[in-house]
Amino acid sequence: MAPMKLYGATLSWNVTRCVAVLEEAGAEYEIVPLDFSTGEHKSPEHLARNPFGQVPALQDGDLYLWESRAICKYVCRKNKPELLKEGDLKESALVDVWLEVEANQYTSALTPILFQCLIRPMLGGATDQKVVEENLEKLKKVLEVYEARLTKSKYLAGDYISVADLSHVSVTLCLAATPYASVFDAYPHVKAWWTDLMARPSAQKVAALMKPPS
Ligand code: GS8
Repeated sequence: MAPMKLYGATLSWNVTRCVAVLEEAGAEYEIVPLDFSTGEHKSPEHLARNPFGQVPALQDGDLYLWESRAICKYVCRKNKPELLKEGDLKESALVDVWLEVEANQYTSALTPILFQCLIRPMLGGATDQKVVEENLEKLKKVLEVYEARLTKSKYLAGDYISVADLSHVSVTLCLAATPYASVFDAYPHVKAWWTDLMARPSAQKVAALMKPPS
């Protein structure tokens, strides 16, 4: 069967969220970058893949999917179901909880910081420091919860790596590219968890893809 196609540029942390899971799952895939500057993501071809005209989109044969976390779960079900712990009611529920936490607590605090520190300057705008400070405070509160959790288990859902951990890789790599990379220093268990995650070949692959070519 033809490899799956992941549409979107690797500048997008929603695209590279999927790459972390595709790599960890050992899936066969290729990345098809889209050019935002020419509006390729709003073309009829791409709207047929993702009706919201966003990236990522995944094509597997005649199946088209969008929403990065739904794509990640599909890839796990297809190539490495252990990452979802679906055979176990309790463990799979905890994977779901921490995937929601990643989306609705961690990444929702982190995204405005990334937007202000990385995207706005790239578009020629200035960083709004007030937005950054407000969201840093939110992020620190989230990290307190992570620290407490990670004193009890090696990974977020339990003592097993899951899609919930992997879903943090791309946005956290972006955080590392801001002046706030040291925010983890106050949370030793979070720091150890991140160091462990970054040692995985899947995370290394994402890091290499996100580095702008020199
Ligand atoms: C968000 C996708 C998204 O915002 C997901 O896949 O998780 N909840 C979705 N994609 C942005 C790229 S930034 O990573 C995008 O495509 N923006 C262009 C647009 O909205 O026009």
